[in-house]
Amino acid sequence: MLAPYWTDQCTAEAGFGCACNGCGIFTATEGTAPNRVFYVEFRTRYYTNQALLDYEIALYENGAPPFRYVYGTVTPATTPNDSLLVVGTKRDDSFFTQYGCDPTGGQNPPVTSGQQLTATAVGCGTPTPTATASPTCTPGDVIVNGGFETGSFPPWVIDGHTNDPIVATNFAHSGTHSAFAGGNPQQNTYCEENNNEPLGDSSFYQQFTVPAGGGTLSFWHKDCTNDSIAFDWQDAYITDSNGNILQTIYHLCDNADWTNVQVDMTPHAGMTVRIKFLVHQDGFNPPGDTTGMWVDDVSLPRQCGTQTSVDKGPVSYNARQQGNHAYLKRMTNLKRNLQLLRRGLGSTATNRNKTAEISLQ
Ligand SMILES: [Ca+2]
Ligand SMILES: [Ca+2]
Repeated sequence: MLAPYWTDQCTAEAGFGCACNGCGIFTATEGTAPNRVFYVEFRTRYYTNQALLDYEIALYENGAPPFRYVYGTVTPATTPNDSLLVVGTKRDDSFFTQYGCDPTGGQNPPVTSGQQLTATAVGCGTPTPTATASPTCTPGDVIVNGGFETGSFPPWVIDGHTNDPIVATNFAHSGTHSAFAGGNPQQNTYCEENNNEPLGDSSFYQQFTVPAGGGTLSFWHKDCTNDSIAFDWQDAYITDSNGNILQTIYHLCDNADWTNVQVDMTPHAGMTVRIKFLVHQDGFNPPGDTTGMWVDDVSLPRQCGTQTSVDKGPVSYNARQQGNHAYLKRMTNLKRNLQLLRRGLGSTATNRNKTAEISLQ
């Protein structure tokens, strides 16, 4: 049995002491044989508690590692539960690995948000329980297409259309592409005075969730102007998901070659925010005293110990709507097994000696 977070939990939207919108058990397969990874993600809630949980099991087809527990959101329970919380694995009462145990049933979880436990296979013949889990870190970047090397913006969103920013190839900090805001690139004006300066904002942003540990957002910008800051400007912001400015990273009207900027995201940890770049021009023609800004290599690396749960998109219960019988069958089995597991948890102090099998079919 794999027990990433074995305690009393629920996924129902209503009833039975549970009101858990958006909860469920989600699955996805990534990669190609023989190196596929099968993920089972649990978005749950404690019974009679409001605190939400989000964690997953990653099963590795090639066995390296055999499996991993990934904890996206672990919130301590607000009240005790008579079902112990155990993290570990178990074959039977003689062969098991207990990583941690919380007798309160969730008020003092042995794992935290952002933590991962990676299993290591050990040889047989040792009946003594052995702790084999160890925290690891999976690198990755929160920002997608931060170097604009796809040649297009998505998932960046253009929200300032005077004029629309473009993906440029005349300058790049790395690779062959960057993003350019301002000027009038639609009429081949980047920072020349061609009597075609627009009046308004040229801007784009990307929305993302800041890891629990915050991290450092880094990007490079290259600036040009023929004007002064009373009329034109190059700006960078952190905004909320409605576009309200939380932090002005800079407000400039400069000529500068590629410059690196690093932003401590700790104040925004766990929040859904946007990184936004904006150039304002005052449309002063002639001569068209334009202003522009290139942006490249926007990056927010995930930190060790702050890996968030990998979201594979809607699978699970959507399978019913999509008529995907294979997924539906798998999810039905998972739901049934969770019910068995939940039932197996019972309500006595001997819970962790009980066995409940999860079989992924
Ligand atoms: Ca680039
Ligand atoms: Ca101007």
